[in-house]
Amino acid sequence: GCEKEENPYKQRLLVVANRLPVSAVRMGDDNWKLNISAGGLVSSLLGLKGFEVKWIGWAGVSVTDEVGQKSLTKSLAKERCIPVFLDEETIDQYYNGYCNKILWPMLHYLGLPQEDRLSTTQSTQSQFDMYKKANRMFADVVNKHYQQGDIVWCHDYHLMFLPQVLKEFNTQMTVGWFLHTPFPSSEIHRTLPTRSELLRSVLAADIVGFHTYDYARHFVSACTKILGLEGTPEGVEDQGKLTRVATFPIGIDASRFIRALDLPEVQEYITDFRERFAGRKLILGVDRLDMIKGIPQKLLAFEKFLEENPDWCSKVVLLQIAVPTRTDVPEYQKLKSKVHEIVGRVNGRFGTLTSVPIHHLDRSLDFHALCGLYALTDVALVTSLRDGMNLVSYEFVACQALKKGVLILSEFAGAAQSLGAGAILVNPWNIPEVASAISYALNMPSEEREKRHQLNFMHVTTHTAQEWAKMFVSELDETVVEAQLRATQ
Ligand code: ADQ
Repeated sequence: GCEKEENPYKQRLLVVANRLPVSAVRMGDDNWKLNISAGGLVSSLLGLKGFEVKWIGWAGVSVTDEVGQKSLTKSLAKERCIPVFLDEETIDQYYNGYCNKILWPMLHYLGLPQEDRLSTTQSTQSQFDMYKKANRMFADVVNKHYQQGDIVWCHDYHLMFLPQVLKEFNTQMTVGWFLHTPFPSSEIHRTLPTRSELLRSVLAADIVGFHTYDYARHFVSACTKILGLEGTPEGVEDQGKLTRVATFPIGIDASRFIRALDLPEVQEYITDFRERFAGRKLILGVDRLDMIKGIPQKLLAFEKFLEENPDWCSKVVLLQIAVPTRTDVPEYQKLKSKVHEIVGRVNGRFGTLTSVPIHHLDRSLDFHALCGLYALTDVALVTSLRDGMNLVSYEFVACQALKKGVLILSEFAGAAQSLGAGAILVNPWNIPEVASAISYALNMPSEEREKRHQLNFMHVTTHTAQEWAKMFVSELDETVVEAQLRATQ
């Protein structure tokens, strides 16, 4: 709706991310339907007092005509969103190409077809050029809307070039960059032909943030080993100029989940699911269908568990909700077939006329259904091979106040650093280990479950998304003030 004039004394925060928190669908020449996503970043910034937030990013559609661009810009303005227009070719080369085929696997220690990474390959070279070009398009939009005193917060691996381009435009601009994925060992980053350019650009930011101390440490080593710069406890120093490097573990809007449990819609789902899974323990997996989530490994571990514990076959169900993503990338299509193959095999082996042990859905669930499932689950199974943080584990914990179910969590998820005391940590590559963890979790006495849940619940409800955003922005502010003081001394 129409917003009142903002308080002019509020500081503006320009949040720049590849995707806006809104997806646009064209209904007519100048008619747009906006689907607003309530998750993650959006709720983290809701509690940010004293700031006026504006979003800059891609709205998920290619719009090449002027009428369309103008009308979409106008519609988005009501949601405080400013669009960056990327055409199909840019999306293909920058997003599907360089971001998802090169950077994403590298950041998660995943192997990739060797020719895809060779700098001499025509396609990789042009993908990288397009990556830089796309980053400049984001920068142009930021520059156009930037007012003195604004804070610019850049997000994720899609925008590693942005800090540098922004600072070239205006050295006084306050710029932060946060990485949502892991930052791998410098030995992995080192193999990228574009390793130095990417590091130098990120270092142009005033502050660079990561989920965990390990990621921050890997980044600093990459800068010292590859660029020959000096790492200090504060960050990275280049000829007297300090780029602050720090950790800001993200969280969730826990109260949104806790409140949702009392809603009649969610209660209805709970009643419904309770009937559907009556007499069986429920193990839950919720993931984007992505290589990093270790879904095949999870299914194999469950198969092993059934093999070793035939008595459980009719008393347990694994519900795996895997929402497809990046369906244009061939590796993701292959992953989907692989997952379907294992599900088919396990159900063929261990199913009966009336029941199957794995329910697998290729889809996303709406928020209410998801909360209902989290609340009813006995064991949540997170087997990421690598994961920046993993918020599914946080969401599960937030919804378990009554049930006090068990979280089995991969030690390779950032969340293992924060929920490690309450969860059962596993190496997802060790299938027998995960199988025993399932058995241990299903048989865990209630006192132990309660104790473990309490530890996790305490963490999830205090280290929230709102706290995360507040910490990042205030630390960024402080860093800049300190730098100004140093400069005037
Ligand atoms: P993701 O890889 O997307 O995020 P995650 O942190 O688990 O991983 O967040 C996924 C979100 O999508 C959750 O809010 C979850 O509820 C939702 N979701 C996933 N599958 C769903 C399904 N089938 N149906 C409905 N909802 C579903 C990236 C990094 C993470 C990091 C976050 C935040 O890869 O490591 O934790 O960013 O920084």
